[in-house]
Amino acid sequence: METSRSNYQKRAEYCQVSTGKKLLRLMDSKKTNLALSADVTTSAELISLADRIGPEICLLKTHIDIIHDFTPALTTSLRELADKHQFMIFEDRKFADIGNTVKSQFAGGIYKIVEWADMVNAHSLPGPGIIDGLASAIEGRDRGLILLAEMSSRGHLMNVDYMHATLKMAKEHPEFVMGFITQHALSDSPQWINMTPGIKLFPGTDALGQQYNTPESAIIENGTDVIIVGRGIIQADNPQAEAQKYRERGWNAYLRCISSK
Ligand code: S5P
Repeated sequence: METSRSNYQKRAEYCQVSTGKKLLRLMDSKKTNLALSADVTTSAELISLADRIGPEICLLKTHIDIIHDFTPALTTSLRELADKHQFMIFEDRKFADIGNTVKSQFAGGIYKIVEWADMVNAHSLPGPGIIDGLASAIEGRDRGLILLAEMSSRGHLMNVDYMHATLKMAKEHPEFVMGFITQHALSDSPQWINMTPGIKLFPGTDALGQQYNTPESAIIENGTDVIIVGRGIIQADNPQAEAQKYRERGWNAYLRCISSK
């Protein structure tokens, strides 16, 4: 019987979203559960980070709307780097509106996110119409949705009932929802990919409400799968060496989980 602690390869068979299956198989073959949160503000910095850190990661997470010199050439370059280094792209857009509006936000505007991001995330707060709206924009492309179930920030309002309601919404859309942004695995089911931001090598906080846990507390204690790291890597003196440290910590934590099963 497979669970959320089974190995990624086996869990890929249970995930019903092709993008999610692809991510689990990539994590297994590349031996990394590290996602880089590439929170920089110029195209050149983003491309340089993706090229330097790309070999270490399964996912590049972007905030495309903080780039102040955005042109479509940027996302073309990111797709080329994703092929070169074998990572997937997650636009951290955190959609939070009615279905009809998020459909346009996903497919249109200047970013045309649906054309280049393998996956995006959305708040479950508006109800299931947000999932239907986003799904209606993908038009046959392989795309996955991640629901925000529990945030890392101090004082967030996502209590246990909210998390359960988010899981229920995911279960009603298993063909598009591939997992969650969460601090804890939401269920024992092998099909959902639980991704955790607010990760550093040591616990701590920042000045604006962010709370950090370690890779081990996320993966071993809280049962999550992907560690999302931003400033811990990008503000390091040697981001490449730092990414290798996070990769190793995340991967070893995963190996401990599957061997203790
Ligand atoms: O609960 C959350 C959800 C997200 S997606 N907490 C978060 O911090 N994030 C994102 O993860 C946040 O928007 C940022 O891009 C990243 C964390 O960055 P760091 O520099 O604190 O590691």
